[in-house]
Amino acid sequence: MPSAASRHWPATSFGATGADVTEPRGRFVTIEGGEGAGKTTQARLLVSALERCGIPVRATREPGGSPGGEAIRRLLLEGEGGRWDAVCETLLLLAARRDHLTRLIAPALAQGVWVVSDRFSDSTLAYQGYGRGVRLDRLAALQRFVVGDFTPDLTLVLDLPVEAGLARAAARSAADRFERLDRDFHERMRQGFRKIAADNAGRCVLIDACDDPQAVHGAVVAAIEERLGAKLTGG
Ligand code: Z5A
Repeated sequence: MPSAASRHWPATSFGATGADVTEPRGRFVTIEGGEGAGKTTQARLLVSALERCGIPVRATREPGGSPGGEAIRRLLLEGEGGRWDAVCETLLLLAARRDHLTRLIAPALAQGVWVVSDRFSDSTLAYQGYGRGVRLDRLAALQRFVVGDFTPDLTLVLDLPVEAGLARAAARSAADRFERLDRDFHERMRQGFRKIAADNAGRCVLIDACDDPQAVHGAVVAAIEERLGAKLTGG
């Protein structure tokens, strides 16, 4: 496996306008999973570990990240469960992603900065596709229009039984518009994430998120070292 510094990067284009990232290029790591899986906790621990090793890194999230993305996030997360139908919700998420990608992610990667994102495209497939029933082929076409051939270098899929995840999320704060959706929805979504990880084994690592945060962080670090060749442990 080549090191982060030595790997040679092809140009990556972003669909609609053909904007691109060319080398030198940082690594793009996404953290995915259902409610309460511990994505935010693990993103924070990973960013700290990268910083301790002197790797420049930017932490971000979806929906959100850029100012435009954050404005759309407020539209998506506030209000009644039925505020948006699944197609409106998908289009809002993709508009937010396009803004996030072109204004924050791509410029950072082009400067050699790593980007760690709490959610990205796989959440759309899991929530809007497997969860809310938007046709997967239509979602794939829309994603291609918005992000072109851009994909994360590594996706960490945190896996946890639905009840455990919802209990963690409930203990932390009042339910948002998504957390109020029914249990079957969350189970379809969990199985969707597991299928995405299996179908994209070269990009994704499925991580058991039931353990305590430091143990899960150990599995995250192991995945970064094995898949991206960065050395985060052992001095
Ligand atoms: N969404 C979508 O539908 N489609 C899309 O394409 C995208 C997003 C990009 C974003 O909400 C919502 O947008 C999301 C999907 C939808 N739905 N919801 N809800 P968000 O950003 O506000 O929330 P989230 O991404 O879903 O985060 P979360 O599930 O609420 O939490 P988390 O980041 O996975 O977990 P956490 O905040 O790190 O931890 C939750 C609690 O558990 C907290 O008290 C921790 O201290 C505790 N915790 C964390 N790890 C552990 C372990 N290992 N053991 C015990 N306790 C732990």
